[in-house]
Amino acid sequence: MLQILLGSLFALLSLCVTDETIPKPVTAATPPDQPPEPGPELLKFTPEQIEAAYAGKKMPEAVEMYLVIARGGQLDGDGGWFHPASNRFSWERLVAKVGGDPEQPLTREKFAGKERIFEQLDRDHDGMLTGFDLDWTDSNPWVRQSYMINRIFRRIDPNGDGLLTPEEWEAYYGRLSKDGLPIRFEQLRDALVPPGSGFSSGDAPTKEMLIKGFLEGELGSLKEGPALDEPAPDFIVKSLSGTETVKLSDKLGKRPVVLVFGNFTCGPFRSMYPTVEAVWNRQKDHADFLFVYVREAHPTDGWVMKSNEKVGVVVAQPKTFEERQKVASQCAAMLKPNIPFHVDDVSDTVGNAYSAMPARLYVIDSAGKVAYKSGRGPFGFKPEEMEQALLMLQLEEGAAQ
Ligand SMILES: [Ca+2]
Ligand SMILES: [Ca+2]
Repeated sequence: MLQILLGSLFALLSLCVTDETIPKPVTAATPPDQPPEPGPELLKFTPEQIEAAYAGKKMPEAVEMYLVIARGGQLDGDGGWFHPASNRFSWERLVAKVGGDPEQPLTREKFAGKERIFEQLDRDHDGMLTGFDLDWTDSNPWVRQSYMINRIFRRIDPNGDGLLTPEEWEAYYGRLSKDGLPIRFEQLRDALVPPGSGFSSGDAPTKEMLIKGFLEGELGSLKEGPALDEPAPDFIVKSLSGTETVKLSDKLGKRPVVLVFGNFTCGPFRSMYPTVEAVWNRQKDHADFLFVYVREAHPTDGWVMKSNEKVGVVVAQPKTFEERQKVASQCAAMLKPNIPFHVDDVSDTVGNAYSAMPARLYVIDSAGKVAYKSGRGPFGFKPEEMEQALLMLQLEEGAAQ
């Protein structure tokens, strides 16, 4: 009897201890009560537990990305939050405008717009428009080759400004052919596409770098930005000098507005920025362009890259607006933008509102709604896809001079 009594007392005491002094362990063995929010909370659970918690619910992009990182993925553009652009315009919509058949090419004669628009939409320059000309998805073979060429371009460009001069081109040839003899195919291949992972030596991230970069918004914003056809969130940003401000809503309503987001340490962004300038040159009479510099992707205190060091792009993540202005000035000195250049504040107000880190493109229509939203950079950053959307918007808004 006494034994039973003591036993019960002991059991009661252990219960008290368990309940009051030891916090409930948050381990992989304890699944979340509800789907964890994008952010540090995700780190408390296993990928399987997170997936189970989101079963039957829409998984936020940031959770999709975290799952890739947690499982050892390396941000190679496959999966996670890398989705195709959200685009109001499509081949089917373009054909429907002229009452054509989507199975048949659209000829110049049938096309209802100006020659300059036809020319830019005809991506493969065969004198006809087809679905292939407008397809920027990763399943398109030309788009895949384009990624490869960008990677090669960056290997040849010694100062990382996204422009290849004849001297730079020749110097690369000289480095390859040390003995002055003609180079063979496999020498060129091994120099441009080293066997192994897609990253250049010294560029691949560790899992810790990726998790830190994910939580700090360096890999991309944890927010998703406006959806297609939603009103573009208004914002006020300062110019590079900090002396002037621009309010987006003051620009809207007259003609389309193109928003360009980017940062200094993102190599693919730097290499594609001159293409953005080329688009601006062709379209500046038909749309307003606005550049906003956002959070650094590869600062020295984050996912640092050897390929940036090689071209002298070595900066820590700015902690104040003044520091951000300084890095933005270095970026502007290298890229020499003609597009009005602005700087987001250090809390990434605009960068989060548009899910703009590390680089992204938007086309806003004259009614202030999102007509095109590129995929997340760097993989979704496709200036010519943006230009085609802008041209098709011009066709529909009747502003096609
Ligand atoms: Ca064509
Ligand atoms: Ca160069």
